[in-house]
Amino acid sequence: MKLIENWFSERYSDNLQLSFRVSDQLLSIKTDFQRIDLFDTYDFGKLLTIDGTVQMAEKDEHIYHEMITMVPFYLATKRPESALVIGGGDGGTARRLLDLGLSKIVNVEIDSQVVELSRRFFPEIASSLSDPRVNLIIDDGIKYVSRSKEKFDMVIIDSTDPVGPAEGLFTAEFYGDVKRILNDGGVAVTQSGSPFYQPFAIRKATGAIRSAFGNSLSYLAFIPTYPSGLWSFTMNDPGTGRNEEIRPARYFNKDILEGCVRLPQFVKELIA
Ligand code: AG3
Repeated sequence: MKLIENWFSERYSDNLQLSFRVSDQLLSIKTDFQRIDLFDTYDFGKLLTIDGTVQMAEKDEHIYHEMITMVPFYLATKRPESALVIGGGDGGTARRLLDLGLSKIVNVEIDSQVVELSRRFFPEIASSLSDPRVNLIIDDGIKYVSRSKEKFDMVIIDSTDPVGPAEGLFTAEFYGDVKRILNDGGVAVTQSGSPFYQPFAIRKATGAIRSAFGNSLSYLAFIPTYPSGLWSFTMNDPGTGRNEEIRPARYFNKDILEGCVRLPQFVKELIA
């Protein structure tokens, strides 16, 4: 029997899932690290999933990528010029960093297959990885950071959820190394999950960052394809920021920069 309708569902809990009606399955592979699927959807364009969780959809990837780059960029006390990206093999984070005018980006992705499929299916996003200002390295980010002698103004952890392969990216040891390779006044940021469905993610990120930096700052964005839509990011608190005109993007603007750090009470209590 030929199925008339196909759906991809990401499960949030035993009792809830978000389903996308898909017009086509473009790819389904098992790599050394994870399972990767790529769908064409009706409402969100091409959709990339890893181990059954949504990573990137054409229609709203800009929100995630603007927020993981622009908030720490503008909050840094000194204008960042260099960045290390851990994960981010799709190129979306590097692309926004290039837009912000950074002159040196090292992007360390563990799974070469993510890069290859992104080059094939998301050429506009992945082309950032071929830019001469970007040095793409296929390696384990945790090992890379522990060995690196080079220093950066920003470190961005664009990882999957803190279960499985990415777990080690949410630890105090890892952020100890991150701090060591940050220039003075530098910023480190990670995606830290859905406060509603994954309260452990923002807690873990906050604990790890606080233990290395003695402070932390969480902020929120609305990302419709991620669990609950309410998504968190956590960084070290760089203090006063700097005086620079804020260039609006598509989601990000000056009001968002001011407002995204204002947290609902339940999120404040999660990370207290
Ligand atoms: N990385 C973070 C995606 C986390 C989504 N989690 C989930 N759907 N359960 C995104 C990679 C984009 N560069």
